[in-house]
Amino acid sequence: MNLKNGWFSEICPMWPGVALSLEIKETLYSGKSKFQQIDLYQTRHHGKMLVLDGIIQLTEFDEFTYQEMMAHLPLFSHPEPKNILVIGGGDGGVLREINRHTQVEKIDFCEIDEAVIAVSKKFLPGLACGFDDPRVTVHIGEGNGFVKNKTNAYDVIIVDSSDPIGPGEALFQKSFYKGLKNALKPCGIIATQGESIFMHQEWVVTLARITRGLFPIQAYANICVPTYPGGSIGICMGSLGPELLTPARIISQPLQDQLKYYTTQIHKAAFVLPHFAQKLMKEA
Ligand code: JFQ
Repeated sequence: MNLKNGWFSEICPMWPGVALSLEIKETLYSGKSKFQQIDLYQTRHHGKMLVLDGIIQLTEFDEFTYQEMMAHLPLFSHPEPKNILVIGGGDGGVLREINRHTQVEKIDFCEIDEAVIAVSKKFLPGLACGFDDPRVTVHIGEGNGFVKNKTNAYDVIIVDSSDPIGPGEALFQKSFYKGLKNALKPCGIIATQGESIFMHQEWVVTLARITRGLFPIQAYANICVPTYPGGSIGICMGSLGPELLTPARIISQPLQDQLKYYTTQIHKAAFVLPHFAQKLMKEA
C-alpha cells in the first residue's frame, strides 16, 4: 500500500529500498483501467500528481522539466520537423510542448490507455491542453503495433513511456526500436524516456546499446526532475542525420519566453554527463 498516514510513497522493485514520499491533501481520482491503476492526488506542496500503478508520472511542480526537454531536444535538433509521432504520455504534456513549434504540420499521438487521457483532461487541464491542437490525431492502441505499420513517415518520434514494468515493457525492446527507425524519414530523430543514470544503470546501458546499434548518431541527455527516482531522468536519442548535441535551430525569443527549462545552453549542457555516466556510455 503506497498511501499511509496521509503520505504517498513511491515503492517499486526497480528502485528497491528507496522511496520518495509526498504529503497528500486529497485523493481526487482513483480507478482501475483496462491496463493499470490510475490515481490522481492533490499534494500538499507539489500541486496535483498523476500516479500509474503506484509510480509517479508527474507533479504540477516539476512536470515542465521533463515535458519541455522530451519535446524541444529532438525538435530543435531537427532542421525542419513537420511530421511528428508521440507514443505514450497520455497526460498531454509533451504534446503541449510540441504544439509550440509552428513549423510542425502533423502530430500522430498513440497511447495505449484512453483512461489516462480522460483523467488528465478532467484533472490536469494545464497538461491535457496539448490535445486541443487541430494538428493532433489521437490513436488509441499499443505503440509497438502502431509503429510496425509505418515506413518513412516521421521527422521526429518521441516515446514518453512509463517504466519497463507494466504496459510500458514492450517499448524497451530492440524490435520496437527497429520499428521506430523504419518509421522515420531519412533524416529523422528519435527521443525516448531513458531512465536514471543513478537508479537504473542496466536500463541506461541497454537503451544506449540498442540505439547505438541502429543509429549513426546516438546521445544521452540528463535532466533534473525532482520527483523522479534519483532526481533526474535521461532521454535516449538516436538520429539518422542531424547532430544532436547542438541545436539545428536557435529558439526564438517569443518561444523562449513561454518556457521554464529549455534554453539553447541547456540543450548543449544536457548531453554533458558526469564521469561515471560517461563510462557507462562507453561500456554500452
Ligand atoms: C509524463 N508525460 C510521462 N514518464 C511520465 N519513473 C515516466 C514516468 C515514470 C518515471 C519515468 C518517466
